Amino acid sequence: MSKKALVTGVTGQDGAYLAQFLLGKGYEVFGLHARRSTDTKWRLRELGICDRVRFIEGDLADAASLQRAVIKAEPDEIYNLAAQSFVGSSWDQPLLTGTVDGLGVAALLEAVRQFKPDARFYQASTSEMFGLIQAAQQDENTPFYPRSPYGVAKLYGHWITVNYRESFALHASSGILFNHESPLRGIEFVTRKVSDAVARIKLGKQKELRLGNIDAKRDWGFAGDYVEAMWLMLQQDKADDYVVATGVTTTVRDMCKIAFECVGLNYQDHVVVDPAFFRPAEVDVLLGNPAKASLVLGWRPRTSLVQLVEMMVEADLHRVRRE
Ligand code: NAP
Ligand code: F7E
Repeated sequence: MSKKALVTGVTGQDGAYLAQFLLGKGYEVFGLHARRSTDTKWRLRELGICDRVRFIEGDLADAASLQRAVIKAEPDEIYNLAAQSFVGSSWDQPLLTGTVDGLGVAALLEAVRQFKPDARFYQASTSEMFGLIQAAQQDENTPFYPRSPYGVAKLYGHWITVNYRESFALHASSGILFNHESPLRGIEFVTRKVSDAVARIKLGKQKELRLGNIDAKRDWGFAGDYVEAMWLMLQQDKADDYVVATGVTTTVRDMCKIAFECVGLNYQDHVVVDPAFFRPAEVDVLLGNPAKASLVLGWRPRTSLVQLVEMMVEADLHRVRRE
């Protein structure tokens, strides 16, 4: 019999790649789908897997819906990817972010504990928990210092996962993933904002690109590589926490340079720094150490930043031409 997985946030970037990955491994994939007035399944359609996912309506802010989803899917594995994931919005909607990204994790773990305690659980934790970094390169032992309501909420989600593992012997793992991007990245995140603008500027549909702090540094990888690490964590005998990163950090400025060079342009001719995009508190630099994931999981990133940016610019050129 095929294994069953329940993926929350299945319509998001990671949810779509993870669903594709699990279907490829023969899983029956249930996707928790929050009711929206607009179409949110475009990523699943782009990957050609929309009609292979079994949707269950539910919301991380509605504990009863999570219980129903766990009872209905009877999953062997649960991947909690659902979140208000945009750091910038978390200052505008701090309570929603706390409810979904923090308490929502506790609600889902409770549903697991009560109705499917033998299911293996993955929590989507984040490098944003390191925030004001306490070590030059961050690993599983680096102290946390979140810098946004998003980071604070995710820290609760992380610790409640650790706590349920230790309190109730749940097989609950937390992946501390550094930034990962793809052609399916939401347009509000900086890499996709840049790749979309590069395509529009190249095709004469836009002139300038307004950005915030282009001196910020991030450890960027490809989402398609990172979902495999999530799965590998749940295949281990023992649940644990892992940093997933490339071990390379790059400024937003240099990422722009790479993206504009993909189409033969100079970013300095188009990028305008606009204080409107600065954040109330910034995470200046992130650089992960994925040694534990490499040693224990045998996981390695396969895609360089240049390859990733080229892939994103290519996809956006294609989209803009089709418009
Ligand atoms: P994403 O593209 O923003 O996807 C988030 C998903 O969560 C969407 O499917 C969204 O559905 C769903 N969602 C939002 N609020 C919900 C709610 N109240 N109830 C149920 N579903 C809800 O994010 P992503 O980049 O795929 O990231 C996946 C997870 O990893 C998130 O938890 C994120 O915080 C975390 N993470 C991401 C990164 C990264 O660099 N991408 C790094 C570390 C951790 P709608 O589209 O319908 O709103
Ligand atoms: O910002 C700077 C911005 O919004 C990256 C989420 O997936 O990764 C993501 O969070 C950097 C920041 O991602 C603009 O200030 C400059 O320093 O692409 P981002 P993020 O905030 O790092 C982590 C790991 C997650 O967990 C989150 O869910 O780029 N930046 N100018 C800008 N950022 C945006 N969005 N827009 C700009 O115009």
